[in-house]
Amino acid sequence: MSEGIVTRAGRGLYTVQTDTGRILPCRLRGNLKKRFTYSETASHVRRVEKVKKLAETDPIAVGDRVVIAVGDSGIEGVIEEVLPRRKALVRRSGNERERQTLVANLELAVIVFSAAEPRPDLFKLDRFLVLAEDSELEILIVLNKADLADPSELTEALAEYRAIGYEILTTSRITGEGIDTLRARLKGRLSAFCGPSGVGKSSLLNAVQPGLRLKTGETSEITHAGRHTTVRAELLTLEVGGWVADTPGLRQVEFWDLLPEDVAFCFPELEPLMGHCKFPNCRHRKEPGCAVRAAVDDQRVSPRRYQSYLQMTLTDPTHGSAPRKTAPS
Ligand SMILES: Nc1nc2c(ncn2[C@@H]2O[C@H](COP(=O)(O)OP(=O)(O)OP(=O)(O)O)[C@@H](O)[C@H]2O)c(=O)[nH]1
Ligand SMILES: [Mg+2]
Ligand SMILES: [Zn+2]
Repeated sequence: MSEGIVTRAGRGLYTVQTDTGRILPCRLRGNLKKRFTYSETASHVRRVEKVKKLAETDPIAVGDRVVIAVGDSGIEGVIEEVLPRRKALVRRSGNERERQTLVANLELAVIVFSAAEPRPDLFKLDRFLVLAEDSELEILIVLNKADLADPSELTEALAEYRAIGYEILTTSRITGEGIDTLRARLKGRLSAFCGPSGVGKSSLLNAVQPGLRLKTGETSEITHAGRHTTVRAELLTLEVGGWVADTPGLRQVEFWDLLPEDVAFCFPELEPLMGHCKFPNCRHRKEPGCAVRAAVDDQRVSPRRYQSYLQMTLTDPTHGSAPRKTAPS
């Protein structure tokens, strides 16, 4: 038996790097999928009980620590046990109403957007931020392709997030701006690059560590939607120490089990206002005596971020991105 970390995960087939440095293809012990339970659900004190459901795209994600048995041949293994997860980046997968763990046991979420090609969609950035905040991860926002933007435009886009207290790094694969800082931030921990397709996640990782040779989209083929060049999450070892997961660009960021009343807690500028509204069950929409509305009115909270908050708390069940209170049966 040996312990290791999952570096690639497909349905049923995994790659595990053991603590002694061996890299082995592994399968999952037959009945493991059925009795799999998750231990990371109860981390939020503010929650009474999170919705639990078994439908999971894959019981194992990159970043999971596992115990494997190596077969007699020595060239493949069987995953016998998955060790309890600490934090994880979890979303609801697009068409399938399933829970999908993008990366397990990560500490830092690096949320990558590009200054241009594709233009930054700040509402989407906010959804990534909420996803990471909900998992109580450390967050670094990276604004890549700085070479394509007018510096004054950049400053404007960034000011809103800096004011909230987010750490933002501007980078460029072309000029090399920000790459050393990025490498230093990744050192010695497990992080994940996430963001829309085509923003340059794989390109940045290739710049952070020359020699990785991750596949990147061809410049001539860029469309504003991105091309989904990276198709599976992959966990990479960094020469400076640490691990980083490159993930495929997400078209949509859907929350798995975020309750509407918890969304404001995932906005750092709204969180301190919680408990200050006239009504304890205030949804911060049109209720009188709402501390959030008051903060928007006197410019302490950005109206655009407030719009983002409103969008994320829509409860129309036919709306794909609406957070659900109960799991579908
Ligand atoms: N001008 C400019 N282009 C960049 C920069 N970084 C990446 N690109 C280009 O952007 C395109 C997409 O880069 P990728 O690294 O494949 O993007 P990705 O985020 O990994 O995309 P997915 O794998 O689809 O999620 C490629 O053509 C890159 O050459 C940059 O800093 N400046
Ligand atoms: Mg990629
Ligand atoms: Zn309120």
